[in-house]
Amino acid sequence: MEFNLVFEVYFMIHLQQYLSLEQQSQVIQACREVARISPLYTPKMPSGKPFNCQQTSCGSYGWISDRSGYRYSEIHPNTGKQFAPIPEIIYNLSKSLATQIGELDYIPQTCLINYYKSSGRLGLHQDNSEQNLKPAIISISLGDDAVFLVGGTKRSDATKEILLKSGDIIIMNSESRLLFHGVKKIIPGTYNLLKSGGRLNLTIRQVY
Ligand SMILES: O=C(O)CCC(=O)C(=O)O
Ligand SMILES: [Mn+2]
Repeated sequence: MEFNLVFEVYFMIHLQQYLSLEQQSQVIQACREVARISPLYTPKMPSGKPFNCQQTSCGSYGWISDRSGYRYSEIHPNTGKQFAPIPEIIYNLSKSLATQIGELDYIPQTCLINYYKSSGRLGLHQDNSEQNLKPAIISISLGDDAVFLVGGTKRSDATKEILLKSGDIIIMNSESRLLFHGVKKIIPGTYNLLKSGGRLNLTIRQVY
C-alpha cells in the first residue's frame, strides 16, 4: 500500500506570560540602554523598501538588511561602531531557556531588537541568515499584543495566527527552526509598560 504525506506539522514552543512584570520592565530598561549605544533605525529591504519596524541589535554581531541583502555585521550601519554587548538579563534568560530545551552549549551571539509602532508588521520569512541553523531562535515579546503568523517550511504553506502578549516567549528549535513566520499586526493600546506604546520583540540567536 502507498501513503501520501498530506500534512507535516512542526511545533514551535510558546511559553505564555513566562516573564514576570518585574522581568519585563528589566528587559525593557536593558533595551533602552542598548539603544543609547546602538540606536534604533529603519532598515531597508534589498528592494529598497523600508521595513515596517525599527531595529537594532546587541552582541558580537547584528542582523542587517540593505541593498546588498540580509546578513550579519559586526558594525552598526548608522554608528559605524560595534554593537552594544548583550545585557546580562537577556543573556541569562536565553541561556536558561536554551538549557531547558537541552541546548547546553548554546551561545547567545546576538539579539535582534525590533520595535513596532501601532502600524508595524513584518512579512512572512524564515530566520536563515545564520551560518549555523541548528541552535534555537529564542523570541521575547514585550508591550502591545501582536498577531503572529506561523506557517510551514514552505512559503506557500498555510499559516496559523497566534496572539503574542507581553512576557510571552517563542522558541523555534529542531523541527520548528525554519518555519515561516511573521507579524500580521499589532493591537494598539493593549499594554502600557512601554511608555511610548507599541511592541518590542527580541530574538536571540547563535549565528556560527
Ligand atoms: O516580532 C516578532 O515576533 C518576530 C520577529 C522576527 O521574526 C524577526 O525579527 O526575525
Ligand atoms: Mn524571524
